[in-house]
Amino acid sequence: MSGTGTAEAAAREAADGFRAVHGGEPAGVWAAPGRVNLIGEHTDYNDGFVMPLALPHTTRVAAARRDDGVLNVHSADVPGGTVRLHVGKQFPGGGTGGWAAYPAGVVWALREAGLLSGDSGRTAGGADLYIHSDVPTGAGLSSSAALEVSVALALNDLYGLGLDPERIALLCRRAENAFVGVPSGIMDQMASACCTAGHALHLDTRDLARRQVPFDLAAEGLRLLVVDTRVKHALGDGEYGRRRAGCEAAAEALGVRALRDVPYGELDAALARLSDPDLRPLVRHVVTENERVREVITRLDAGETRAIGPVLTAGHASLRDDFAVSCPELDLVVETAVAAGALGARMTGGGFGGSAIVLVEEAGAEEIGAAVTGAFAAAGHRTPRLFEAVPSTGARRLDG
Ligand code: GAF
Repeated sequence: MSGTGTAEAAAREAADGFRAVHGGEPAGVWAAPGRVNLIGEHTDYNDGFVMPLALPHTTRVAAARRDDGVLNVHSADVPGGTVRLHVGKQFPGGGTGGWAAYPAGVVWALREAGLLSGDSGRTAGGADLYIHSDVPTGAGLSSSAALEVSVALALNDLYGLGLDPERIALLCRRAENAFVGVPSGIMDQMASACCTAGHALHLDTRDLARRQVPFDLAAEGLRLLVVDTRVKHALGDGEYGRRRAGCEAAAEALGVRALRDVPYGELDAALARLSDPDLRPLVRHVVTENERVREVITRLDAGETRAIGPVLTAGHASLRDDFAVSCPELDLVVETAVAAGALGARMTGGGFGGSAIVLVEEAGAEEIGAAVTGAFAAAGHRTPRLFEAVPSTGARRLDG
């Protein structure tokens, strides 16, 4: 399903677009969702725990295989027409720039893993792709991973690669890290590839062990709102990479493989051992955030969904004060929503703009949304975009 219509309509639209742009019939249509993360932020590149859920918003790819080594990628959402690349010529090296680097990076990662090479008997890995998405871009809702995973899923089927969702996620992260050049963790690709409807995904990012945790808010009279502040968030601008480098430096200084290995009970002692004062708040955030994931899981398993609210809000304070990845607009969402009666709220995703999530009683949802919108108007910010996060299906083929 897309964020705005049925799966059938979305598949039809993508197939029609394919015919208009590339001519001929697509072999199929594949879809992968964006996500919000309930709790566990900036923990994934520290081998820690995360808890994303898939949004109903998806990126759809209508695709057909080409055996001449040409990759034609066309996005219905980006002006500029079709980007034509020669697999093997531009791959690897140089990238392609812009949005086409994501699909190109996926092809590159598959080839680098020996999955799409001429040597293996499969032709170079060309394809015609028509891409259409309703995952908001630059909103911290994982539009990049949705694009990568949808393309990987299409190529997996077109070339009969037999990859499972976990392997697809890992290859997509490789594309993003090594080809596009963004040093992200594994959360977004795993969320897009592995989430299931009605659940949040409890993921251990060290060994990728995971559990689908029932998260049916509607049944409990609750709602999870997403507030897109429309402050553009980007991971490639260096701040994300600096946080990651700081965490790695702290782990090295503490003599652990990753910050995940600092037990919550030993946090104060670990902080005292760090000579660089700039690293202490980073460590404090990561260690307490892993503990918050544990607490949220405990509450959900006990059927105490409302009790996760304050844990979410505490997570926001940690991201704002210790990890320093929030912004005034995200802080305003959280302050206003909580003051208006929300059970809890926090920024979600990488930060520096993007979106917040707000847990509310169904009966109060409208009033709290209006309070946030009003506060944005009063502060002179752009009108935020609000919608509900309904835990949805992960990546799949839409037709057939
Ligand atoms: C971004 C990254 F892509 C993820 O890997 C994760 O680090 C997240 O920011 C912060 O939790 O979405």
